[in-house]
Amino acid sequence: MDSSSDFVVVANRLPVDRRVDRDGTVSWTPSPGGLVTALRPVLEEHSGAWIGWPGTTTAEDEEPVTTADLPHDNDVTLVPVALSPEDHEAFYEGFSNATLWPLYHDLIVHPEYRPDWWERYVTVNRRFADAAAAEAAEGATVWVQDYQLHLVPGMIRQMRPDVRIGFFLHIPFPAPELFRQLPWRRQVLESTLGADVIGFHTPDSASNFLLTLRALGHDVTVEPEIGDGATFIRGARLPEGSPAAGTVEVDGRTVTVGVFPISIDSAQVNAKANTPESIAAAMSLRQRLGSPKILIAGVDRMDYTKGILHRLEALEMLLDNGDLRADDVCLVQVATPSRERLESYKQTRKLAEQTVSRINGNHGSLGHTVVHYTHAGLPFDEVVALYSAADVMLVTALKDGMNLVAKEYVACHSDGSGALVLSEFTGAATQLTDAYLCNPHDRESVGEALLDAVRSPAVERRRRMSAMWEQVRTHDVHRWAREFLEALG
Ligand code: ADQ
Repeated sequence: MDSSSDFVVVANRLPVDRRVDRDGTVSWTPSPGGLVTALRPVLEEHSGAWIGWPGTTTAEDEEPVTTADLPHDNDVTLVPVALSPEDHEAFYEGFSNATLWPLYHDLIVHPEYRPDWWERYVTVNRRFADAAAAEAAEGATVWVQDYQLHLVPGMIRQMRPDVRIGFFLHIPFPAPELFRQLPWRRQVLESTLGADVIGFHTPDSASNFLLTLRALGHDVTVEPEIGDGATFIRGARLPEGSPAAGTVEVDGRTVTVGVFPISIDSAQVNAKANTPESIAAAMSLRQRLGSPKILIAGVDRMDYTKGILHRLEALEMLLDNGDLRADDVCLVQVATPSRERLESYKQTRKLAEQTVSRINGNHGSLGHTVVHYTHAGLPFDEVVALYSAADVMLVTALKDGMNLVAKEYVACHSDGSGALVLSEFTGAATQLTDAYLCNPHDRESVGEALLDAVRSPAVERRRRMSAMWEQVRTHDVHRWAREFLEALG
């Protein structure tokens, strides 16, 4: 066995992007997401490895991508796991994103339960687990990320009882009565319990997980001092009486379940927003938009969970009833293309685009567009300029594990400017309690929060934003990684 890494991250995607030049030459560039930034120090310190799919499928007659093809980094070994087009369709688009994703986001659309997808999910999880077991050194720490890889902890445990295994779920864990719909619920839970530490963003998710285990007959011990949970849940507000932390006894092992709210590299985002280039870009953006009195922004993946339609309808209501004047406002909505082959995503995009068009048709005028919409991912510099320029940020997700957009916006307003309208159904709402909170399922509630954000006295807005920046500044992604890994020992 070629086991060489003391710290192994297993995630659906490798932190690389594939580029094809005009002459057809393929190259790979690092893609620095939050997770990579947070884990880099640990990966470097421990001669780490990152196992994941490189982002392009490999047909049967093609050579799979190898470590040698990928960006070379002395401190981190990138280990690619190949997916065929069929794997991608059944494991990724199917079981991960058309079964688990909608089930875990409270059935905003109906999950599909298909045995062929499940079988492929098992096969592909096995491939990731095999790669991790081969890469991990004796006694290594292996950290498995997210819902695409639920079965990996148990599979690694069977092959390598010597390693410490962590599992972190980046999306919400649903209520027991929803999770119990899943035909393969026992297999998913039992294999997840192969981990030593299982982490969630919110007390709600951890509580749902513990209650589900209990409902299915597991021996669950809940932290006795719930009132004392504040130290355990690290900044997240704990609903009275919920078992947000606990332990589960499995085959003589103790599995710890806890709350670890993810965050951003707060200092880095804040520094970026305060560079002269970024300040100039924000000013120029406002001017290009016609220097509106109120600039509102939305930045999301085009996903039905994000409530893009709901925020558009709330804005439309305020324009229709005269609470906001079209000449005064401008909304910039940037939506990254996502999972575009799935019907529910096509439908989400269509409804959002129809609504943008209707608002502009009814309320725009020659020379003034009310909603500027683009279906594209922007470079992060441009996202930061948009955050800085925006007077109000609209985050109206119907359900969201955390929502990093809300935290990024706050990090761009450390001077106390701006206002955040935030859905109660995001993990971020458990921490950013000074936002203008709203219920995105209730158009009136979103409208009220938006009007509050616009109309409250400047001193009140500043108080709220400063309190939120203090929260984001002191709870960054480094702290998230450190606390999870400390719990894992
Ligand atoms: P996502 O659902 O992808 O993540 P989120 O946490 O908001 O959601 O992160 C999105 C990231 O993509 C942000 O860093 C944002 O800047 C960027 N982004 C979004 N739209 C963009 C655009 N149009 N152009 C450029 N960049 C854009 C999942 C869970 C979340 C959880 C994270 C991390 O669904 O709930 O917060 O993982 O755990």
